[in-house]
Amino acid sequence: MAYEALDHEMLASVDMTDVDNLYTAINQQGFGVLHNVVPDSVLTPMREYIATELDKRGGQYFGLGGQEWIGHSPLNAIFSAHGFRMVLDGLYRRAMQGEPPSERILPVLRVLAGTHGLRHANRFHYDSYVVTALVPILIPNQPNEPRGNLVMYPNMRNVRGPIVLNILEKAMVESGTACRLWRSPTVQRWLGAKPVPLEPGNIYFFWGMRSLHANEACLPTSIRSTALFHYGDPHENSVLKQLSQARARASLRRLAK
Ligand SMILES: O=C(O)CCC(=O)C(=O)O
Ligand SMILES: [Fe+2]
Repeated sequence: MAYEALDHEMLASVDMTDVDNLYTAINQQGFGVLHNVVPDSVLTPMREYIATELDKRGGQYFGLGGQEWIGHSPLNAIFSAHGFRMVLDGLYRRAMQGEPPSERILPVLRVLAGTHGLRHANRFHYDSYVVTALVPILIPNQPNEPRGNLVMYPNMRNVRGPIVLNILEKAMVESGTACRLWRSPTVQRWLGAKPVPLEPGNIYFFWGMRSLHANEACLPTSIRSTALFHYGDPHENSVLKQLSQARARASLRRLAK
């Protein structure tokens, strides 16, 4: 079944003032939040969708990327909403002072569950896109259990320089050795890493390409699911960029073994 808009359009009341406020918040504190914009009428069927998909995969971690899954999922109501696209586009234009190379949004679903889910925690990285929107769907919430916060080093780098430097820096910062540093609580304290507790219903926006980020671990017996929407790759057509992405895919394949 393909999911189209529900009875009413999502994020219909979002306007340019919200975009301006998000822009300021992201620059000042690393992230901006739209509160209570994903209703239960989307979250509940989305959780059922995840339960069905998890069943097919023996209850272990899975990730879905690309345009195919979203059209068949209840989250399509957000993905296709004009208000949502307006925010992503408005943020890109403000940050880059120019047009995005295309209006494509890359939707990714992450479901952390079981022991495989643990492998995907604390993998600090930059995204390949300027704007990242994060929609929490299932966040562990039992008393005393880790909730798998998003952790970020806000706005660590600039992205408007030469692409070669950009990619070299990304490779160094995401190396195994560097990653051990980023996940150390002492380094996190020194460098001002920020935990972002996630609440389903809200949408979180940040500069994915500028802010080194990862999720904290949660229990292998819990399910943590987020959808990520990536927008605006200023280096979309570069060969160097394609090599860098091939490296990232190879690393994910190694994790799956
Ligand atoms: O699930 C999260 O909290 C972050 C995931 C992420 O950063 C990504 O998939 O690019
Ligand atoms: Fe990311």
